[in-house]
Parts: sequence; structure tokens; C-alpha cells
Amino acid sequence: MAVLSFERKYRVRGGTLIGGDLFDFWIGPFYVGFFGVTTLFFAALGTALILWGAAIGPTWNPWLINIAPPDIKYGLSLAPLREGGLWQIITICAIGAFVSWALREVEICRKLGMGYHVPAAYGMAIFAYVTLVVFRPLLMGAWGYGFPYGIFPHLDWVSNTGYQYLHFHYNPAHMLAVSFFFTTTLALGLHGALVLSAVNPAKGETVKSPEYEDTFFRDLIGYSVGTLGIHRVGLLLAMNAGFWSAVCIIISGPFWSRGWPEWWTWWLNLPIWR
Ligand code: UQ2
Repeated sequence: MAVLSFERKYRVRGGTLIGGDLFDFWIGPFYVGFFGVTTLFFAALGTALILWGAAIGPTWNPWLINIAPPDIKYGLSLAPLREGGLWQIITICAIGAFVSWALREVEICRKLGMGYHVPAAYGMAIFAYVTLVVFRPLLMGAWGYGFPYGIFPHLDWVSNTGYQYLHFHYNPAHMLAVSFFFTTTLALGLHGALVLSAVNPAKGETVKSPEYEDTFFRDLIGYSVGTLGIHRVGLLLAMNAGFWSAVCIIISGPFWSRGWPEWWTWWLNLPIWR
């Protein structure tokens, strides 16, 4: 806000994808836009339906509230509200809110003449969620394969689904996803630490320039990826973590229905071992 009081150049008209000038305004610090309205609509409706689901359920304990998908017997049809229908509408609201938020990000990118990296990155998280609650259930033939909305309930779902394939850590795409998650934390740890070490030095020391950051890593490992490069590495690592997460669950069931350890028999059967 403080910046905006004298830098009017950031509050530019246009760049909207839909609605023209109609919703092209700000409320306080927040850009509204058509997709700000649809985000609010879906988020409010979805939250209200979750509260309704909790109210007709057996508990208000926040850890235990459970909004479950329909029984498998309902297949890909609409279920009665109390038997998974709420889950179905809440899922539509969630996707509506997430996609609206992404498109609002796109409109802001267009206004500011920036790249679409932020909505693209966020889009990967949406893709992983939609894979869990739409793409995989569609391929498996029942909405009941989606995960339940609730804290402990979704943990139970992950555990049960994992054990259904005996040992999920043998899923090669899961291995990739986990490795990308860990490498993302390594890269952000290195980056955050390096930047703070340079620009937030001890009392009495001067702030150091990026050349010091390069030099640190050249001294340490003979290579610096660079100040722009580390952000490219970070985006690549983080987006791959989301992408391979989606892959590891979509292949479990639709494309491999036995235990994941068994998948590796192709390796044991390679002719090079005999
Ligand atoms: C770097 C650099 C930064 C950084 C970091 C590095 C000056 C401020 C962290 C070092 C990063 C390397 C060598 C790549 C790490 C790769 C993986 C896969 C973890 O050189 O430039 O800018 O923040």
C-alpha cells in the first residue's frame, strides 16, 4: 500500500481475460477482476458446504471431521447429498476456486507485462489435486476413489491406498517425486542461506554483492549456477515434484494394479544377470 500511494503505474487498466472493464478495479490492496469474484463465490460456497457436511456428521472435532466421497457402487454418477453428493459439489467448488485463482494470477501477469511463471507453477499444484479427485477416479470408474476431505481421514486414505500396492515407495514415479521434493528443500535452503549470508551480515560488516555469492560456491564446489539460474533450478525442481506426484498416483490402479515391488521384476529379468 505504501508503495502504491506514489507508484500509480502498477495500477494499470486492461489485461483482463473476460468481462472487459467490468471488474477491473481494486478493493484496498486486492485486485478484483472477474476471477476474483468467481474465486470468492466458489470458496464461500465450498466452505459453507463443508460446514454443512460437518453439521450432519458425527463430530465437530476438527481433526476428525470427514466429508467422504460416494461409495464405489455409485460409479461415476451423482450421489445423494448425504452419501457423497456433498463431496462431489465441494470438489467442483474447490476446482472452481483454484482455477479462478490461477486465472486471476494470469490477469495480473498480463496487466504488469510479466511472464506467466507464477500461474504455471501454481497450475502444477492444481493438476496434482485434480489428478487425485477427477482424473484417477474417472479412469478407475468411480468417484469413490477420490480422497475424503478431513485431516485424519485423508491421512488414512493415503495410508490405505499406499498399502493397497504393498509398498508405495517402490513406485518409480513416487521415488522421483520424493527426490524432487527433497531437492527442492535443499535448493531453497542453500538459496535462502546464501542470500541472507550476503545481504544480512553481522553488525559492522558491509552488505555483500552477488559476486560474493558466486565466489562462495566457486570456492566451495567450483561452480555457481548464478543469481538468475538458482531461481530457474528452483522452479524446475518444484514443478517436477508436483508433476511426478500426479504421475505416481495416476499410474497406481489405472496402469498398474499389483504391488509396486513386483513392478521391478523387469529389472531382475534383464538378460544381463545370466
Ligand atoms: C548459486 C547462486 C545463488 C544461490 C545458490 C547457488 C550466485 C544467489 C544456492 C548455488 C547453487 C548451485 C550450485 C546449484 C544447486 C543445484 C541443486 C540441484 C540443488 O550459485 O548464484 O544465487 O542462491
